[in-house]
Amino acid sequence: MRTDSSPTTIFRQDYTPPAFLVETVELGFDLAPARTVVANRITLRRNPDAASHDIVLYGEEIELVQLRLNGQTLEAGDYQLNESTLTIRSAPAEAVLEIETLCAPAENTALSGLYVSNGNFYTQCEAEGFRRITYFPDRPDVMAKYTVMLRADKQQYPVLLGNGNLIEQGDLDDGRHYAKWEDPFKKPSYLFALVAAKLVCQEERFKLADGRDVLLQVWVEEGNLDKTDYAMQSLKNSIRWDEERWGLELDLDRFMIVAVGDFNMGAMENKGLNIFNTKFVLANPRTATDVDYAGIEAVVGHEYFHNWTGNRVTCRDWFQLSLKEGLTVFRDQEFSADMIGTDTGRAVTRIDQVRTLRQAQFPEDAGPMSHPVRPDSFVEINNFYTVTVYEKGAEVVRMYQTLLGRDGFRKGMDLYFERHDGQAVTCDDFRAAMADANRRDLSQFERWYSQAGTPVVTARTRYDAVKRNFDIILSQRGQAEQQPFHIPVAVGLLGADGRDLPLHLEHGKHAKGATTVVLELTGQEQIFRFRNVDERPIPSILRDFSAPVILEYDYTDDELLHLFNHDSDPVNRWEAGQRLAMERLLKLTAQVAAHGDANLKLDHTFINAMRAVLTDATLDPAFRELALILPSETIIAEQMDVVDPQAIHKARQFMRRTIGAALKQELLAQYQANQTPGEYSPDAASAGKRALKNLCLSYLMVAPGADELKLAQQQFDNASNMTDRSAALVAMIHSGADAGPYLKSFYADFEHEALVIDKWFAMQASAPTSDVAAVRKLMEHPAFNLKNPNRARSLIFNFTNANPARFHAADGSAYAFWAEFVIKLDAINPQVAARLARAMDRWRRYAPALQAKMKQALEQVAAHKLSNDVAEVVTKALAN
Ligand code: B3K
Ligand code: ZN
Repeated sequence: MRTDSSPTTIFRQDYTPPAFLVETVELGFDLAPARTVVANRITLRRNPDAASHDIVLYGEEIELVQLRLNGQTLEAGDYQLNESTLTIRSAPAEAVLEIETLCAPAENTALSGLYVSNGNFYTQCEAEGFRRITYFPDRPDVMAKYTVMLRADKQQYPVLLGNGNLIEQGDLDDGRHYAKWEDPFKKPSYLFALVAAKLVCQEERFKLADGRDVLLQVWVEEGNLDKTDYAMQSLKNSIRWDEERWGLELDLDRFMIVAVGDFNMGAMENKGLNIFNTKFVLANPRTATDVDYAGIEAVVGHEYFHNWTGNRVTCRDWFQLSLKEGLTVFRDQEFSADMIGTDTGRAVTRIDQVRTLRQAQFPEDAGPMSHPVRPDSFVEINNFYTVTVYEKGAEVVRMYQTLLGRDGFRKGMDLYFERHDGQAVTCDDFRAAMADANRRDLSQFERWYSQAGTPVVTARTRYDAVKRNFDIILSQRGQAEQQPFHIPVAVGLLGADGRDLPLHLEHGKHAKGATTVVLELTGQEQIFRFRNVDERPIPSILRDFSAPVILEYDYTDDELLHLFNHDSDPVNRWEAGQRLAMERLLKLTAQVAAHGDANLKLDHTFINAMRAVLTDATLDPAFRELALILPSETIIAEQMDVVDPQAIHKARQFMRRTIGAALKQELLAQYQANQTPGEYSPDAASAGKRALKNLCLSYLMVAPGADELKLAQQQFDNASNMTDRSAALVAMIHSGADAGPYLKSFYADFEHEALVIDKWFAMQASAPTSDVAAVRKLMEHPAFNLKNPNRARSLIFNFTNANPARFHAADGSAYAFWAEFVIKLDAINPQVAARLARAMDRWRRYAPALQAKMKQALEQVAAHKLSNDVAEVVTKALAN
């Protein structure tokens, strides 16, 4: 794990095919926490496409006990062994290797490879964890068939799970038992998984479209069976949806989800044996919020959809990661939208996606870790499971659909599977399938994969009343030296009455009567002319956020208000509100920075616009909630050359306070109107009501009087579900009111629900009232545990990433805290530490005094002996 020499950079251009291909893998595990014996028998064949005759196996943190080649034991001189590879030079064209190794799962706090969580065994092999289990050509373009024999103590580990199908099980001597699993499909090693544990399951038989009967299981620790229904329901919905929307069927007789409390990320798509963070499995109304339920649906879907986009067709090398991740995120986004089933519901999910991009992806793309969707190099691949690869990657996939239409996109998908099922391929292969299936030239589209950064699209317009022409002039700029992107820009035109005008695009095809057209911007600058335009329209540009770009257009306030009131495209309607708010937030922030927060003003026009949306009962509550949320402090910061976190916070709080006071009656009325009495249901309509209601409460609680406090307290006391209970508590904590007794009773009620205690830490860490001293104090709480990633994230990450005004305290004390915990975490779990390290990404954008302190903290970390993971992040942050 530790690196002495400076870390090596791996380049996409250096890809060479593997010298040997693996046909079969037979693994035997004798599982014990301190000392697990792994016997591995691999049959290899020389790859005719490769020049080298050397077998290169990777291994990490494992002890080699025995090595045999074609039946002969190899002596030390017959192979080269170093810290990370085992090489057999000039190996015979056909080779059977038998490798015996030892590992110590109980000591594996990195949670990569085979590890122990709460006394049970689990694995995590993506990206390069399999090499921590056995020596292997651990790269995704080596696909093989696996048979696995698991042996363990029967009482302690009654459940033994592997990929594929269970073909044999029975008892052994000494209280041990065994299970043999066979995966009928070839797979890369990163999809290997095993579980040996004391678990219980909810199971069901399910009929596939072709009539086959399959077994579905959700495995959890005892005591959690009351929280598996939603994951099971989501799994069934996912299977059905993949059949209906894409014609893709489950290819196994059995599909398992296993929940584990110690996990580095959300979940993992191991073939037939998905392993999940408990956060994305366990839910009941008492413990989980609406957001948690939506997360479960999305992640269960995501991992299930990987079975085709990732597993059946996988990545040739890790630079192609977005091939599976961007595509699978796109698929889970579409799944979630289809599950809601209404147009506004779909738009609400789209707005959420845009918010994520602006909150996390745009900053990443503008910072030191900026990389193309298909990166060109990396030091540690685990650092590239990023919002760029995932979410921007999904935007790139979405753009194909926008350019080719739904049917065209489906044709492309069909061709992709027809050509590449069972293969390890590249992003170019995907693009070729899209192009060929639609006879389109998508060569320029390649730049979305190769050029980093967020392109800026600038629009200008001109109207010729005599000729009745309306021109939209679009230009684009990327980073220096970049070539123009192929950008779909969806556009509509609004008349003075707020209705969409019929469109007649000169030189372009679109359906008759269309009110939205997709303009294809491929050059540096292009003019798009609309004919027969009777009045000067207000353009609605980048509808449905048709491309991951920053759009610049000089809207007047009146135009924005018009769009905010009328745009038929809900995403742009929301966007107009965000622009109105952002203009004001930036002005207020500048004022606060110059003169403090006395004498600030917010205009009635804006307040009235907010009022209109809040009270418009024809609008979906979920949409109204989004329209009323002001841009986050992080998003505001991204608009500023020099970020002043305190000023941003004060300006935004002023705006929230002012809205809360001005709209008090309306907020109260909506609070009452959007109650969801009766049995809790996580469906989108109910969740939308709760979201709006709780947003009203949060506005009322910015500067609460006795009545508002009572409202929050009553909601807390009477809540029938976690959404309402936690929203009330958050409102109390964030208002600065004494929430002590409520925090106490919440803790007492949920002491044994780890996921709820995570919330308890998170809501305190992100409260503007919590400074670094408060966070340090929480760390002393007996329930805090740095080794558990969920817990570490709940407290530390929520402070560093979701509490900017406190994290950027002028004395730099929170930066020192950050450095301390990056270093501490790195010794435990480099992947989690590297995520925390990213909190300093944007350090160069702060005022010089803060910058100096951030740099000092970064240098302090850099001076340590670090994992590759953290070293890469801090080195890039400090580089010019
Ligand atoms: N493929 C996994 C992520 C693995 C992360 C490794 N550091 C989960 C997912 O995207 O579905
Ligand atoms: Zn994924």
